Amino acid sequence: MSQLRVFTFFPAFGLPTGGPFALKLLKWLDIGGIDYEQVIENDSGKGPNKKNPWVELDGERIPDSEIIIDRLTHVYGFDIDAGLEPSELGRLHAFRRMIEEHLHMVFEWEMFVHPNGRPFVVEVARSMAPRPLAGMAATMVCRQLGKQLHARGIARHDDNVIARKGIADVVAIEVALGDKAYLAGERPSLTDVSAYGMMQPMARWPMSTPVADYIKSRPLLCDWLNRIENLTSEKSEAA
Ligand SMILES: N[C@@H](CCC(=O)N[C@@H](CS)C(=O)NCC(=O)O)C(=O)O
Repeated sequence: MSQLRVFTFFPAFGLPTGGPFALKLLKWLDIGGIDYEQVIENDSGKGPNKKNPWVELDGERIPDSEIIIDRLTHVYGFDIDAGLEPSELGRLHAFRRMIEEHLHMVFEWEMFVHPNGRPFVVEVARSMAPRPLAGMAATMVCRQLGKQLHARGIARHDDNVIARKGIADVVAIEVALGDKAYLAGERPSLTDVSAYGMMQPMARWPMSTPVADYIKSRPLLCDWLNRIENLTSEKSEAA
């Protein structure tokens, strides 16, 4: 039996981690009934790609939730998307890229740049470090993330444009979901799990930010995210 350690950011908003890619990975592992040890590590610089999450699989360090899931699919023989038609897989892949490459920027902007997000960052820093240090650390993190988002282009827009762009992603997901249980119908796909990782922290965080507020105002979206949250493996249900 392989030994798997999963390095994630701290728990937040009643979730096992506030990191969207780590939350996606943990949920995928739970659905697959794969045993792991969660290790809280808030310094993403310690990871092989200097990004969170990463895993140690029998001592080998592997970065990036997509690469990790791909690898673990082979190691554990659990493929959440097995049997889906290629055209469906293509559609789901496009949604996943939108969530992880675009909606993620808006997530970061709302948490680290939006005036209502920043106090949360300060509060988290205060729970981890003494006051003067915490204030400096929070300012540094927010500044660094702001610079990254500016380099990627999104933070060059007005606040209301960024909000509109993020809400447009969420609306596209909402339309694709319709009245189905999951994006591909009756069974969860990797894209449902990816969306859960990105959107459930927003649905749960106490701060009022535009895209998070939109998600919170949509009961069908919240029901879907909670449905994914409650998914466990058939193995653990039988135990
Ligand atoms: N494609 C990566 C994305 C990982 C990622 O962007 N992680 C963010 C946190 S959500 C991070 O570590 N940010 C810290 C930094 O950039 O310094 C994955 O799927 O794991």
